[in-house]
Amino acid sequence: MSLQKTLSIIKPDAVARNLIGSIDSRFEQAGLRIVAMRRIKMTKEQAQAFYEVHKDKAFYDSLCDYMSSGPVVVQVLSGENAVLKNREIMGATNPANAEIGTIRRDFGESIEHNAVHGSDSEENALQEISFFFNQLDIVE
Ligand code: IDP
Ligand code: MG
Repeated sequence: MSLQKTLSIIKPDAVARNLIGSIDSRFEQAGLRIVAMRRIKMTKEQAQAFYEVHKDKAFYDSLCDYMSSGPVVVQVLSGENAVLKNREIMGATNPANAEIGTIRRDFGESIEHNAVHGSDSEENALQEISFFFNQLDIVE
């Protein structure tokens, strides 16, 4: 077990449906602590930079249009094994395949509009956190 931080994004579909509190309560109930958070609207260029790892995928352009289509909440979650724990709470990428009780199963609309983003490794978490936050923004 190790204390980790991970990047979470509440995506435009979930913010539009007023689900910020419902989603954040899932994190808190699971023992994750929100140690930084900000509501922003990304430009398409910012979304493209954030999702650069997917630039060769067929869904990249649509994903970047969607992620810059409305406000999102970017946040840093802290806790024991936060990276994997967050991925478990989120559920599978496609809400239709996500386990019952996960955020994506309960709140996701489609494989693209799937309510939340979460870093998939500790290394990527550090990189993704620094994309949106500096050290002074993170208060443990
Ligand atoms: P993840 O968010 O579960 O880590 P990734 O494969 O990293 O999934 O994909 C990033 C995001 O791209 C997904 O959360 C989803 O919004 C979108 N996405 C992934 N696969 C597809 C697809 O096949 N069609 C449309 N959008 C997709
Ligand atoms: Mg991913």
